[in-house]
Amino acid sequence: MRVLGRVAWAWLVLLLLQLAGASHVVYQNLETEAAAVETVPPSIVDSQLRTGYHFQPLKNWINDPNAPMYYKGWYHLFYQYNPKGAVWGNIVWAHSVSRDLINWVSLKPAIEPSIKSDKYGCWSGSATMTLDGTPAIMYTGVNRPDVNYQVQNVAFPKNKSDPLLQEWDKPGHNPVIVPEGGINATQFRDPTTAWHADGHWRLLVGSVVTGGSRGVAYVYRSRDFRLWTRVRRPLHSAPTGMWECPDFYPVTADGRQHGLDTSVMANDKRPVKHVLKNSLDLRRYDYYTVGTYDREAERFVPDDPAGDEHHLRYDYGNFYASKTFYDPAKRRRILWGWANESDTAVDDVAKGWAGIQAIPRKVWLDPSGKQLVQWPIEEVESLRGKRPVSLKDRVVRPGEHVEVTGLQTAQADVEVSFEVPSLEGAEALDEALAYDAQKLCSVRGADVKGGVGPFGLWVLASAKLEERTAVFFRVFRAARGSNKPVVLMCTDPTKSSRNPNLYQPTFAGFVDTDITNGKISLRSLIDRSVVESFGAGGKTCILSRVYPSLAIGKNAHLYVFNNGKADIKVTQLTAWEMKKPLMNGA
Ligand code: DQQ
Repeated sequence: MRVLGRVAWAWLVLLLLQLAGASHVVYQNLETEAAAVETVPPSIVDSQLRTGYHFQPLKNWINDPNAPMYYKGWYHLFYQYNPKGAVWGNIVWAHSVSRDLINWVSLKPAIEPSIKSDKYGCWSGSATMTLDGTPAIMYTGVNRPDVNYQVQNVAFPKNKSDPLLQEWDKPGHNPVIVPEGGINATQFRDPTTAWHADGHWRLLVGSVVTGGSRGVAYVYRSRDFRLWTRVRRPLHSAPTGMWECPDFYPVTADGRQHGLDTSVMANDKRPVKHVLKNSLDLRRYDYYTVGTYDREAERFVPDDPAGDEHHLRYDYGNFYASKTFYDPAKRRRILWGWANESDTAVDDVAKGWAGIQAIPRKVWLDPSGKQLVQWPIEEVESLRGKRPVSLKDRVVRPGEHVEVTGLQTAQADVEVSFEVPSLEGAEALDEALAYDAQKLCSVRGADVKGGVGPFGLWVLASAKLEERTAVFFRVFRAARGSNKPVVLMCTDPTKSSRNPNLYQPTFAGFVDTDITNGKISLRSLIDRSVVESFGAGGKTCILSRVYPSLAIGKNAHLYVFNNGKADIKVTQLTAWEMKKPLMNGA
């Protein structure tokens, strides 16, 4: 009850702040500070590099989002957290709650090492709404320090009538799943949300076959969430190394965007596909395939047999260990993903914090059935300032850049619609790179002149453009045997900072869109040290962490640029400053 009071207070404070118009920070002495920056080495601990509207706790290390759920009017997010510092270790499940997925209040950790079967770590897991509406959490416990031996535990709320679910109980019969029958006990973790059919719950546990490199998702079945039996054959496997944080869920295949509860199955009247996502430990990216779930056989069959080669990613940038949940309040499926820092561990210790969660994204199946589409949840728009700035029907000539002025852009939401009058000048696609977007972008970055493109945005740019992060498209002529031009989307942060110790690779993905009508859109959410971009309405997404040394606070500029040989037109650009939400007490 006391905590509920605290939460109510926090909301009241937020309301008052908003009424007072003080919902984003104003830096009075920025000019003098900026002048100082010219003479001293860039400082990673600058508080103006800390994100504002992305989820993060007050301090310390965070990684995977765990067990997101909606319960009695509140959204819950648990996450891997080190209460003792800004590097990975001492992992507990931190817990925050929200009414709108934007303003967050932090509660005390929900799950901490306390029993034999989680004594050496409470690692990732998921929540399931059981049949009577009680949430159950399944999570990985590490029960032997020497070999990282992993088992799966269950926890239930102590008080079901508490909407904040502050206390969690671990029944005495834990662990409920142990690595038996030749399973690789040191690589056996991250149980999914369970789904229910024919009187049984099923869930997946990620692993890699003992002594091999085949990533695998084992299926476990239970009638009561207590006794779990492994199904003989795994749901799926592929030669891609350890599968961390699997996620498996239905999506509607009727071209609409509404989400489905995890237990919904396809039937004659309901066109449903399933999505299997795995976080590949070897590559540290989240890959998914779309396919069919055969419940009788307990097998997943990807539609595209080459899918296991993992062409499709949620995000082609810094985004890992993600997890979805079904939001019954708005009938949508929402994706959370962790974005690591790309500075050094020493920097993280100096900053006192590391890791953020990406803006939650609504996710649905594209009408083509071939891929997912993702879009920032609509609630993020409540942070947009009242006076957006816009450009309309502005032609940007080859080599030209146009500044978007009239607002601060260190924390902004920018939506642009481009029109490409002609595709005639598009470059030929080097066949050797036709399947490797990342490499293609690294050799043809934002400053390499092209035909149609590169064109897009320079964000977090300094006044003289020494620093800038480019988010852009580049169009190539159709590959042999096709009449569809190839669209590449890239984020190029190689000029984003003068700090020499950063990991700043270019990130890129192809965009499966038909640009023959000349139209393509881009949205970028900019938040000081993160740029999260959505190409072609969310078909290709790229999150990048950047740490400008000049382009901070009021010194951050925004431009549209065109480094191609053909004109491009900005039919519409709208940019909003972003307000600061309530963020776990920050
Ligand atoms: N992080 C957790 C594991 C998971 C990994 C440990 C993925 O459960 O496999 O913090 O980032």
